[in-house]
Parts: sequence; structure tokens; C-alpha cells
Amino acid sequence: MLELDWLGGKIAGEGVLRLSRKIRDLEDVFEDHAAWASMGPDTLVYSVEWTQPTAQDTEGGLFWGVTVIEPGRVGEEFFMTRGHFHAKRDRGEYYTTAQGTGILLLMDESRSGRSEQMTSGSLHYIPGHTAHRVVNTGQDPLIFWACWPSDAGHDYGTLQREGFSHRVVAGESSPRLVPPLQL
Ligand code: PAN
Ligand code: ZN
Repeated sequence: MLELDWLGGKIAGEGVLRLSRKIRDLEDVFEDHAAWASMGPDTLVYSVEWTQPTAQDTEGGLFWGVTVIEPGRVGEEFFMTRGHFHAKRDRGEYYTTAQGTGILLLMDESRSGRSEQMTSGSLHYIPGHTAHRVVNTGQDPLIFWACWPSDAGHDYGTLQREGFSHRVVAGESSPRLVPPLQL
């Protein structure tokens, strides 16, 4: 059995997998390349802990994980996850926010974008065929839990080539979507 630190964003127990993404791993993700290049390459942007109780690709299995996005910006753009479509496009996912404030960016395969506000207790259903990326717009870590099918897989290449439909940047008083989108 595993133990969750729900608000701290940690999973304790055997077989927990972990990864971290630093500034140096995210060169193609942020728009302002000069700002990206001026930052310490080892600056932590986000980390993920997750459990895979079945083998990857098991039809009908589920994985469970947590992501912690640090507060910060690259130029005007807030720290965020790389974002992806699922390799098996029809696979959906749940996200739920434990702590912090952010924006879930969603984009379908015809590049139509929408967004949902993330705040403690918010639950987000990500349908299949929908790219998803989380942006930390707050001053504290943004912690969210996720549950996704074992055979979903991650397609990062499509967004690497084509980018996301929208970006989230710091506005004068509140975060702003570019191009504008109803929050
Ligand atoms: C999440 C994400 C996690 C990190 O577990 O993988 O938040 O984001 P990136 O994978 O985009 O770097 C998920 O959506 N799994 O399917
Ligand atoms: Zn996903």
C-alpha cells in the first residue's frame, strides 16, 4: 500500500517513480528564448511522482500520480508543464487540485483551445483527443493529482512541432491568455 501526502504532493512507498523537469529540459516550451537562456539551467520547474501498478500499455489499468509546479516565470510566461496528447488519442484523464492556483489549458485536435481555473478542490475531466498543460499562475507551488489509463501513453512530439493554441502570461493585474480566451 502507498501513502499519499495529499497537500504536500508526495507519494511514499515501494516502487514510486519520480521525475523532475528543470529549465534546461524545457528549451522549446517557453516562448521567450532570451529569458529562458538567462536562467539557471538547474532551476526546478516541476516534478512528478507516480505509481504504475500494472505494466504500461495494460488495457483497463490505471496510473496515479502527482505533479508539483514551482512558482516562477520565464519572461512573461508562467512556469508550466510540457503538455501532451495521449499517444492513444481516445484516452481521458482526471486532474484534481490540492494546493495552489493555476490554469489548465486544453486543446482539441483541430487546435481549438479552452481553459479551466485550478484551485484547491477543483476537479478537471480531460476528455480523449485533448492536449493538456498546467500553468502555475500563483506565488506558491501548484499541486495537482492525476489518474490516467495505463495504456494512454504520452505524445510530446505533436506539441513540440505545432505548439499549444494559447499561452498564459502575466497581465497587469491578473494572468492573461494569449490569444484572449474566456477564463
Ligand atoms: C500527468 C503529466 C504531468 C507532467 O501525469 O504527465 O503533470 O506533465 P507533462 O507530462 O506534460 O510533462 C499526465 O497528464 N499524465 O497523463
Ligand atoms: Zn495526460
